[in-house]
Amino acid sequence: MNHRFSEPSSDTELVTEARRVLQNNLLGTFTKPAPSLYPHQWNWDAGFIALGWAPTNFKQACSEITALFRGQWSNGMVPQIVFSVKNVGKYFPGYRFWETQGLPGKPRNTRTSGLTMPAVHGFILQRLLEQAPDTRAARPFFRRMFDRVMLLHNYLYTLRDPHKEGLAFVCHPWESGMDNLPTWETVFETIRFDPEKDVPPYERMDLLHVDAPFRPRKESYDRYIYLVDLLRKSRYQKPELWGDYPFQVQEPMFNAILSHSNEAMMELGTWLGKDTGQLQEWYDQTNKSLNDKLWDEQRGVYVSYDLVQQKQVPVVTAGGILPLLCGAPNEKQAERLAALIQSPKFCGSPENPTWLCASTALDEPGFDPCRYWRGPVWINMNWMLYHALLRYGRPALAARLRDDSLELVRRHGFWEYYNPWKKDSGGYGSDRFSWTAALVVDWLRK
Ligand code: 2M8
Repeated sequence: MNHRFSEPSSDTELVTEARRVLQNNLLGTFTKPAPSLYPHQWNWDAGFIALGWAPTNFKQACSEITALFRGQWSNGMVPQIVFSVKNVGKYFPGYRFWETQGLPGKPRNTRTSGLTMPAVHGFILQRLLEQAPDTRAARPFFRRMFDRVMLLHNYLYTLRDPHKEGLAFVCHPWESGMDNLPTWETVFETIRFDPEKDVPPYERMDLLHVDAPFRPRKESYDRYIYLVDLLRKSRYQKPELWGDYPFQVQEPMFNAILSHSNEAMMELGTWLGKDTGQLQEWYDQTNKSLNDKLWDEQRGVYVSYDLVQQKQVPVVTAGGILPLLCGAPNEKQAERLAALIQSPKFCGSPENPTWLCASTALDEPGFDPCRYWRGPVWINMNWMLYHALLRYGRPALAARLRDDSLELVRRHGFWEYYNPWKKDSGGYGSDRFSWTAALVVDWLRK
């Protein structure tokens, strides 16, 4: 699957190549994540992709966000996928499978899935504002989006936070963005269902584009589809649905992103002359609960909490380090997190070293270096970890994450994910992947 593209030697060439990837994936108002594997608009992808457009085409950067929020439901939910009407690429589950058409609260003129994704939009908007060529002209855009993002956060803190703890739960692995983490397997072990009887018939499309060992296994897909079926049968999001719904997990990265977006929105709100009291409350409560509920003192990392089983899920992932992004850890916790990234759990050994940062710790039983989210390095994770480490005054470690990312792209091209082992280094999933290209642009912008 790997090819070495004609090795761009300088940063300028790398950026030119990255811009070409974005340009080729552009579908009018938005940019698809990948040429054929993902032919529609994805939620958090849109945020990272906007950063790739911002330095040279600010209008397109704003268009990415506007197009995504056209799919926002009246309860505030911003969907995981906004389906493209024009481009009928082969993707499963397609629009019809979700059965969201005609649902009250779903905007009539858009086609969306029924799940959401990590709320990156607040901090993406803040980064866009920093790059706006004319902040006065862009003000109406930011004003509009501020209100939309407030609605989204309100949705997460009401319908997804049953105990009012400041921690939103994901109701499907796809909502976390890290669909195939071993964490979800541990949760699924507690869910009883019969794959023969309880999973509707379906046909995967991802395997037309990517070899099976690099994508989720059939058992995982059966579980994804089982949950979608439960959700669509309940017509989504009805508050009473959650009572006996089996998958409700408070995941650290999902909540760290939300929290970081709260603080970014406070800055944006102040600039816009808005009241930011609610954002401050959410921010404080989420950071407190991240520490009270998701910190695993024994492992020195944040872990998920299964709301149904009422217990932590002790699986070590890169997402468990990400609360550094929102300032939740104290200095002692930060020291342990920084030590964890540099330990054999993520770095391997001097004889068998890795590129930082594996998505799942190398010694987890579910670790797999090439299967997506089970171990590979992802450029969006590294980009967030980079900013998180800078925040905590670790510039050398942050630079290592950035340099490893750029080196992987230089050697292999703009892949969706990369094998963390240096000895087997290579790119997997989809080539010419948009957020990989966009974040290279963001890292290398002057
Ligand atoms: C992957 O997820 C989609 C489902 O949402 C899929 O596998 O079909 C994930 O990596 C997700 O984080 C990402 O947003 C999406 C599009 O890049 O692909």
